[in-house]
Amino acid sequence: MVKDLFAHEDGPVRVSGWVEKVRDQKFVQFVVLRDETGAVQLVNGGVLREADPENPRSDILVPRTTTISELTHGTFVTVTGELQHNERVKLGGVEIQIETIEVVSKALPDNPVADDSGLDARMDWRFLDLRRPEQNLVFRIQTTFLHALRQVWIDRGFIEIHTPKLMASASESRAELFEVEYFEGKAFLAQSPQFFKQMAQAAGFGGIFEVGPAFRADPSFTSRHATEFTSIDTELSWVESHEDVMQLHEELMVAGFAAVKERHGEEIQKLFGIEVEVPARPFPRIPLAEAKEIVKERGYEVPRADADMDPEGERQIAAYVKEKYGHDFVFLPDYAASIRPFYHMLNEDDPSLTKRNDLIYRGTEISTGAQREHRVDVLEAQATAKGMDLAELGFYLDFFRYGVPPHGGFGMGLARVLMLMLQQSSIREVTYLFRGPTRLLP
Ligand code: AMO
Repeated sequence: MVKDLFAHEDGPVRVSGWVEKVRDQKFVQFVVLRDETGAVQLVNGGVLREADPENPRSDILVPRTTTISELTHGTFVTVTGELQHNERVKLGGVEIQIETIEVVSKALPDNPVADDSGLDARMDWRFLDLRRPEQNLVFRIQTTFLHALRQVWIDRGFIEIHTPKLMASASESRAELFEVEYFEGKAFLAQSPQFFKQMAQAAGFGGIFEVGPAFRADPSFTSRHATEFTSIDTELSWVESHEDVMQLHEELMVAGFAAVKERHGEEIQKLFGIEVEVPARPFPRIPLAEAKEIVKERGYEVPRADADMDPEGERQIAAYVKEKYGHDFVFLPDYAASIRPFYHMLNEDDPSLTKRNDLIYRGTEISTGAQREHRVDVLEAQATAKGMDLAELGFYLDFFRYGVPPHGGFGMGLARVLMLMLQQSSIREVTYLFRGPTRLLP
């Protein structure tokens, strides 16, 4: 691999990769070759000679080859040659004097994406777009982040589950629900593993986690919404309140950010110009009502009829927290009962509030969590009050009829975390293949 060349002694080597650039000079040719680990300069300074087609005397050789001149951007080649360390070579201080060059897979000359291509063109040709080193890095970061989260879950003895994405009912709300034909009837695509992660509590699994797809028929074109996204979900038994959920959440975030910083910090600095910050614990917590007051004092009144925040409100409270505590994260616990799903538990001391906790990172909501209502009579009453169809929810309500521990958890959008961590303008930049109202390809 290219990354191994830098510490390799001078001598014969063999590398493969994509042609990034060809500089064709009169007596010397340079090729920049890239694989997924880096880029290296190849040189043909006359070792490779071929007959000059212009010259009738075919024994006169010219120190350049048409094979190299004709290499198109993106062509995949395998090269053998002599590795030489040379401080004057800007690209890592090494170069390879080409001995043989084999074209393994040719690229068409009309590269459909250029450096100045718009996001949509890049999405159309995502496999080419992903060849860019910063895009490659995004998915290495994603791997490291998820691995670190997994390590925390596994160390705590949590069980990984994979819940079905075809369901007989809505999992969050009737809005934003994809309906699909299902033999003689219909099914719905899971908006969240909510019901099934709670089922694991009734099943005696204790802590569980799932990283999987979630679907929302959301017609909006914002930078943070997709119709299919990867949801990071966890749920744990024996919680005393949503404070326990927030503590687990913090532990996971710190582990994920620390691992990313340690493994990729330098490269992120180089390619994105960003210093990854590992958040300090505890994250600030500002009850929602108080957060709205603070935002109002800053001159922004959330223009909503209900008690909820809006995106500008989230940005404002994040700006306040950054100024006051120097923190990029803030929990907004204690949502008003009027704006929560039926499965959240109410605050015993103030039933107008729920034991819900949203997490805001750099001004955008990245997760929703809560302690759940596990008392079936209360749950039924809350579902009825929200106009839910109890018959349709029968299978879910049954989970709570045979003994279930108090529990809570959260769900977090993976792409939102990456977008904000890397200060990207859209989740499209950090989603392998984005799905939106007008995008089903590739
Ligand atoms: P909620 O609906 O708030 O909560 O979703 C949780 C998190 O999922 C992400 N998210 C999205 N990401 C991209 N595109 C979308 N359309 C989209 N919708 C949601 C966000 C959001 O914060 N069952 C609860 C979670 C729980 O209580 O455990 C739920 O789904 O980052």
